[in-house]
Amino acid sequence: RDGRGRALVGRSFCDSRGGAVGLSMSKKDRRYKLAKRGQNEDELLLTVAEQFRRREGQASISWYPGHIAKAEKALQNVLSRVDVVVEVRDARIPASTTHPMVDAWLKNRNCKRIVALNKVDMTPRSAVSMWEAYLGNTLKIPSVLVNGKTGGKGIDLLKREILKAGKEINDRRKARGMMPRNVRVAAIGFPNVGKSGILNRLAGQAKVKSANKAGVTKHMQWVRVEGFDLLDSPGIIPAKLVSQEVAVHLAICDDIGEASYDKTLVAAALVDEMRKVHASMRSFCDMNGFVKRYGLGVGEWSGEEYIFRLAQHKFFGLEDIAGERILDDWRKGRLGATTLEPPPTIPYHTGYYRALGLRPNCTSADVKDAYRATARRMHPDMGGDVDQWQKVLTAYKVINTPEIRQRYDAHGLVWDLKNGNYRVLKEGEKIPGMREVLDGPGAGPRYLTGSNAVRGDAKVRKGKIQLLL
Ligand SMILES: Nc1nc2c(ncn2[C@@H]2O[C@H](COP(=O)(O)OP(=O)(O)OP(=O)(O)O)[C@@H](O)[C@H]2O)c(=O)[nH]1
Ligand SMILES: [Mg+2]
Repeated sequence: RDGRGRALVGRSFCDSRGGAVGLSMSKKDRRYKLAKRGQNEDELLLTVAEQFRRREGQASISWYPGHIAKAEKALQNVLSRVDVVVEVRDARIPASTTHPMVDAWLKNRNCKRIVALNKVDMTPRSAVSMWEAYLGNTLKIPSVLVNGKTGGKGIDLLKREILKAGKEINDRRKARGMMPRNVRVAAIGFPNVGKSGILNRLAGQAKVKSANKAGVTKHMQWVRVEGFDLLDSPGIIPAKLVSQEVAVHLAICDDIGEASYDKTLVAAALVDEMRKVHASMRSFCDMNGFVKRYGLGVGEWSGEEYIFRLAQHKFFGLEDIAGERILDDWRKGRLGATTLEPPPTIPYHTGYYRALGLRPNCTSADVKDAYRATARRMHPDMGGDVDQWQKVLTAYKVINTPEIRQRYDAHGLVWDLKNGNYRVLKEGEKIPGMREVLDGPGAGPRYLTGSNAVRGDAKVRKGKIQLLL
């Protein structure tokens, strides 16, 4: 506040006289506030865009608590004594919660690695199944889909895998005349992904502290229960290699400390990200969630503009409250199931055959017949949907061209980093790995473009959010 008590920061939380306004503001007060500002909606939108731009300029996510560097070192030492590593990832952002050093840490170690895709209750089934297939078929890493909150099938499966590993170890020990021992299991992963929750589920009781905040577990902690020695570890994030997109995704999912970012900007980024994913992978997120929850759809608006409109529609013109509410609702799954990141490949994809009603072992004559039959049903001239027909055309092109079909059969589809959609691998092209997905040309801050979009400018600006480590 300045010397006369007027608010200088956080203006949108204050009325024109500097007094705090709450959600109890009546409609009349709201009209009064708008009139007092003396602006119509379009002018207001530009003012808000200006505010966003200023905040973007100042925003940089910086979160790397001291205990993480220490934990990383301690973890590397302890991993040599562990039999099973459960690498917990957030199923809403499985790429961003992949620690790039885990491969190196586990190399030449005699321990079993299982990826637990956690929080599957908040993600669409098809998206996590694609990740499961990618991990299992392309990377050859077994994975389980887990709900660390309520337990269930995933936890049982995880338990079975762990016990199997334990039995193998004890059989080997027995053969060497040694006494059997408990299987040692470590849960590792990014902060707040649900490591402690999963350990508690495995233990069958709340043995370690688990709460909805990044950085709850600060020290290694062994827990001994019947049949297992469980190690709970603090969340780790890499000290290098984190792209800006990763930082924002972690902020969206509440996987880094809340004080390190501007919630309204992150909420705007979330809306933009959802729109981006929805455009290419419809099943990955449900844009109707916004209409159902707030009575206002996102449509073609950028994240910033949507927050502005939503604030006008429901939150008395208070963009910060609208942003906070969007983030909060999304994190609790009230805006529908979402996965923000597609896997780099879909191996053994047979969707193009299915689009033409074919089987993967069909002949080229079958393909032509099926195409003609599909055209009679689905061509736009026969009343078919244009988008659906486009898919049929793509499928036909792929299956009817022997070289492309061969690549499709061998590798399935790969995620095109540049255009944000799946396609068949090109001649001589390499399959993208997780690194390319995280740091590649398609990654990066494409979302903080709202203020440009508000002004009808299609130029994509460089985002300003950085993870300073
Ligand atoms: N909806 C949902 N929430 C989950 C799930 N698993 C864990 N959570 C919640 O996620 C939050 C974080 O869980 P923790 O187990 O503390 O996470 P952590 O990885 O140990 O976190 P740090 O110790 O801070 O690194 C808690 O509020 C859990 O209730 C899940 O499968 N679904
Ligand atoms: Mg924990």
